[in-house]
Amino acid sequence: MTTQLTLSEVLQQSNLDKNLLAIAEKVQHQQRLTEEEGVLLFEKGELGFVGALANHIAQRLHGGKVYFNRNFHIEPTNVCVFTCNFCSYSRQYKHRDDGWEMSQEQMLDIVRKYDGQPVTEVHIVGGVHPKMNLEFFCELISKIRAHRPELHIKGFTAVELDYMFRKAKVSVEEGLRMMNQAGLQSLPGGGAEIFHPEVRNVICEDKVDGEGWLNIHGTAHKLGMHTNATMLYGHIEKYEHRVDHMSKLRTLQDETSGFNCFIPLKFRNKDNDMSNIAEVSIIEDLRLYAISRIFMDNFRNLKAYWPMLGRQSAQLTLSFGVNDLDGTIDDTTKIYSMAGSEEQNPSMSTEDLCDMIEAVGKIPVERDTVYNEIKVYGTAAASLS
Ligand code: V47
Ligand code: SF4
Repeated sequence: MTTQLTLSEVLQQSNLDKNLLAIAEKVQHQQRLTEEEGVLLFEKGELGFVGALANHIAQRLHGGKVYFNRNFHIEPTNVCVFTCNFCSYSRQYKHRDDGWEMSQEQMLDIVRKYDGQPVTEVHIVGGVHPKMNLEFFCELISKIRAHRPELHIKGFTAVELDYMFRKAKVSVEEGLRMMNQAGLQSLPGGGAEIFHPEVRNVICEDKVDGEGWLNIHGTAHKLGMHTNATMLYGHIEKYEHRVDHMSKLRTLQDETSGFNCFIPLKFRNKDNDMSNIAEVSIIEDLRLYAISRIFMDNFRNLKAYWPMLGRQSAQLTLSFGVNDLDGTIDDTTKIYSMAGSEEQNPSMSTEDLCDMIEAVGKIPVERDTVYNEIKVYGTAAASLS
């Protein structure tokens, strides 16, 4: 278990920079940080300092509970019309023979494989295939819904949706209504990357821009759908770009309260057009999670997605503000194994996840997609139930 300073110990440090002290006092009084203070934390906040603040906030909000869910993914295709430079996973349409394209029946077979198993969520995400259109996915969703009505369907990044809606010539609102009526309940957080055009125009210039991404999520929230938000970090972005990204999400969350969680995604550099960029260290990962927790004061949940980060690093984040590890996954996603993650066949049993959480002194709690608690596990279960 990591030994950490408490917030009061931090506040008593006589040699603390006065601007950092002011931030610690804001955390103590539950006050919001400015963008300048966010950048200052990245520039000057040492791991011990930001960790103490982040852990204090997570403890206040969740009292040591760490959430996970039981889920599986469907990745309909890795054929993609876009050319994001960081992507190790996609294949261009002209090279589609090197990739995969699933039929509705093949995807329904994946859903049927889980019949009788206690999974609560299917996460559908993939490349942007020019022939898999709005009608195709509405049909798929309604078939999944008909087969297993209680399974929560979370699917399609704003990038996939933006393309589908434009191709079908429907507005964002119409398109989302159609998918929602077919049975889509929430949106994952992918495609956000870094909103700022100085970065976005270099790493993924041809897909939906930051404003378009935020508009799709804001519209989904207004229709009563919950969504997640991600940030791809650790490549060419500067601290200012990270803070700008988080600030835009924080502003939308103020308006809608529709985000379930924030998920920082570490750039992995295997087999993509940005492979020349070194991956950031675990210290930088932990600092980023901690600063996200401190800055994003209206996001209750901060997720470390273990298939991307690797389970050991994900476990460490639990002492730096993280309160969610996503799910069991069952080896159903390839996005990160293809980008060089340690997790080449990501799968964890409920027991593995609980052990990992309990080993750092936290309380494992199974949740559903929208963070309703399903079950408290481990030694804490008896005292809490
Ligand atoms: O948008 C692609 C990222 C995202 C790389 O909402 C990469 O619960 C790192 O968003 N290195 C898609 N990241 C996946 C995603 C997601 C994952 C888990 C849970 C949820 C959720 C959402 O994957 C993309 C992009 O940011 N990605 N390539 C790479 N080389
Ligand atoms: Fe396509 Fe998504 Fe890869 Fe970009 S990140 S190339 S949109 S699959």
